[in-house]
Amino acid sequence: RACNNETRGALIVLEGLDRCGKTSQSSRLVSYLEGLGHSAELWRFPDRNTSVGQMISAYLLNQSELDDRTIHLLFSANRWEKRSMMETKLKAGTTLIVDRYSYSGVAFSSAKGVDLEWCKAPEIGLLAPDLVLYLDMPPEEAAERGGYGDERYERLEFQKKVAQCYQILRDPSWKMVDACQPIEDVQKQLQKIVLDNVLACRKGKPLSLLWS
Ligand code: Z5A
Repeated sequence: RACNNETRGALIVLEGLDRCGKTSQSSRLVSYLEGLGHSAELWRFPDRNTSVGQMISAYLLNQSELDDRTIHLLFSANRWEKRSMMETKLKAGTTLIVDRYSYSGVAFSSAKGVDLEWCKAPEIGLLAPDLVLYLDMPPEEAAERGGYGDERYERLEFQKKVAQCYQILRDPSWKMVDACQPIEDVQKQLQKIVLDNVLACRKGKPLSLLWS
C-alpha cells in the first residue's frame, strides 16, 4: 500500500441526525473503496471500546448522570485519544470513513444550551476532515425510521434543536445529500463525492487542523 504523504488516505466524516443512515452508508462506502483497491477503515465516534468511551456509553444509556460540560469534554477526549492513531493511518495511506465527529460534539452539546464557542474550543487541533458529508433529513422523518430506542438523545424535540445547531456549524464545503432517498441512491451520490476526494488526497492535499 501507499506509504508516504503524497499518497495519504482521506479523512471523511458523515454527520446528520439520529437514524439518517450514517452507519449504513459508512460501511457501504468502506466496501466500495476496498472494492476499488483502496485501503479504507470504518471508524465511529463515540468509540465505546475505550475506558472514556465506556463512560460515554453509560451516559447515553441513561445508566449514569453527568454535567453537560463534563460529558462534552469526555466526547472530545474520546476523539483526542484516537488522534495520533488517526494521523498514523492517514499517513500510511488508509482512508478513514468516520461515523460522527466534532460536529456532533458541538451540535449535541449546544442543543442543550451550552455556548457554541465553548463547545468548539476542546476540538481545536484535532485533524480536520477532508470532506464532511451531511445526510440531510427532516427530524420528523428520521424519527419514523425504525423508531427511537432508549438512548438519551432519541427524542424528536431534542433532534429538532440539534438540526438547528448543525445549520449554524455548516460551512460551504460540506456536501449535503438528501438522505430521504432510497439507500442505494444515497450511496451512489456519496460514492462519487468520496472517490473524488480520495483521489485528491492521494495527489498530496495536505492534512489540516480543525477550527484553528
Ligand atoms: N454524540 C454527542 O453528543 N457528542 C459527540 O461528540 C458524538 C456523539 C460523537 C451516539 O449515537 C450519540 O452520541 C448520538 C450523538 C451523540 N445521539 N443521538 N441521537 P450513535 O452514533 O451510537 O447512534 P446514531 O448516530 O444516532 O446512529 P443510528 O441511530 O444508528 O443512526 P444512523 O447511523 O444515522 O442510521 P442507520 O443505523 O444507518 O439507519 C437507521 C435505520 O434506518 C436502519 O433501520 C436503516 O436500515 C434505515 N435506513 C437507513 N438509510 C435508509 C434509507 N435511505 N431509506 C430507508 N431506511 C433507511
